Amino acid sequence: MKGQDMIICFCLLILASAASSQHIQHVNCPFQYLYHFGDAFTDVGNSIHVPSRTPNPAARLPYGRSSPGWPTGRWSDGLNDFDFAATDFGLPHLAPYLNMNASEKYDGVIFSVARSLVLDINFFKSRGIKIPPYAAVPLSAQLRWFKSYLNSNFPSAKERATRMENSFLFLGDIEANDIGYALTQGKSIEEVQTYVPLITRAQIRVARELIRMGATRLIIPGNAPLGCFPYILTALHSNNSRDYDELGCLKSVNDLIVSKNDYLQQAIRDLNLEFPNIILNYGAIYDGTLEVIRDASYGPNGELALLACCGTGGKYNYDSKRFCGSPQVPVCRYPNQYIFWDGIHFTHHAYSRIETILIEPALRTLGCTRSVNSTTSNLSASV
Ligand SMILES: *[C@@H]1O[C@H](CO)[C@@H](O)[C@H](O)[C@H]1NC(C)=O
Ligand SMILES: *[C@@H]1O[C@H](CO)[C@@H](O)[C@H](O)[C@H]1NC(C)=O
Ligand SMILES: *[C@@H]1O[C@H](CO)[C@@H](O)[C@H](O)[C@H]1NC(C)=O
Ligand SMILES: CC(=O)N[C@H]1CO[C@H](CO)[C@@H](O)[C@@H]1O
Repeated sequence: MKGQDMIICFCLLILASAASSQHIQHVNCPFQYLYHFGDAFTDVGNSIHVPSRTPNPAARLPYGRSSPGWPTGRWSDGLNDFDFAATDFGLPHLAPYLNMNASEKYDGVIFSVARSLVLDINFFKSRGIKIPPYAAVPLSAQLRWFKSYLNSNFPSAKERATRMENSFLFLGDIEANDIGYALTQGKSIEEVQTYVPLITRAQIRVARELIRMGATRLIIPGNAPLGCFPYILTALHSNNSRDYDELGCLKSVNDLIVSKNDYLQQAIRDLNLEFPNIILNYGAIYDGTLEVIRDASYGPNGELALLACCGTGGKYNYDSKRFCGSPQVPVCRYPNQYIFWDGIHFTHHAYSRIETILIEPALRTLGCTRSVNSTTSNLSASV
């Protein structure tokens, strides 16, 4: 091993142990169960159980390579976004809805499926936008799964109400695919802008229905800065340097996401007026992700910030026809130096960083307390 490699390994080891110690502390929250609707960022193994004639990349190595060392159906080299969040809430034992073990007790059930959308597939079909042949379970279908799960596990209305009251529900990130499929298939920013009210209304409809079913805590995290993602940067490549911001992200796409997130936040405020006794929050996944990308861009491996670790070709190490996991597609040596795993999803390391930024403030808002052995510290005082 060369001296430089050793230094890199050593630094990564320190980073890894710092990250894990943040996730070990014992946390007590005023809820006991987690439910998540979303896409690949939070899919803990559903997409590989959706029947499909096309092979699913996440079912094979190099997915899962860094942790636990074999594929788990997560679309990263290890864990993903919600694994870290759940651990931070002290509720780490999650099950993918499509692969639950009846003899196990879970802290949470995940309905998220990679490649899923908010809007129904016909919306895209009628506009000539193709949806991938596998996975893609729209939000409305994920909600039906949830109802079926509740009804079969909690036969009485009282049991269901108690369960809802003791749960924390997450609705998204999921809309990235509604926008991403359209943009990568040549739809203009102006056209996709017209989808925003429809996407937002559909999300709010689901949120309202969950609240009417008894949900008391609900978060709608909004959307990450898609204009920084290798698959978008590749598909919408421009020769005009003024189309890019100082990090190298596409301004027009990030402006679209910011205005979409603003629209969502207003809709969340309106829903809060309708249900003033519910904890209903927006989650700043946009800011958290941008912070991680910015830190990486100005760090020692800045040139890797917008590159896929697993991939090949082009300026961003991404080619949709030679996707991660295809024959002869290389994987980077140190995934922890990268933010993007396969050009569409994050690395284990990046998910951990983003989640820490998002969850720390949420823990306080939600009234969670952190205990260090026998002493319980007041989070708002200690963090
Ligand atoms: C289900 O869980 C039980 C108890 O943990 C375990 O013994 C069994 O092997 C599991 N079944 C499957 C299919 O994973
Ligand atoms: C950018 O420049 C290259 C090389 O000059 C050219 O082949 C390509 O078509 C240009 N792309 C756009 C979007 O203008
Ligand atoms: C924690 O501390 C804050 C500020 O000192 C206080 O307002 C709050 O009531 C405390 N919460 C608990 C659970 O002790
Ligand atoms: C004094 C004491 O109980 N220390 C324990 C605190 O918690 C850590 C992690 O669970 C243990 O390793 C210590 O032994």
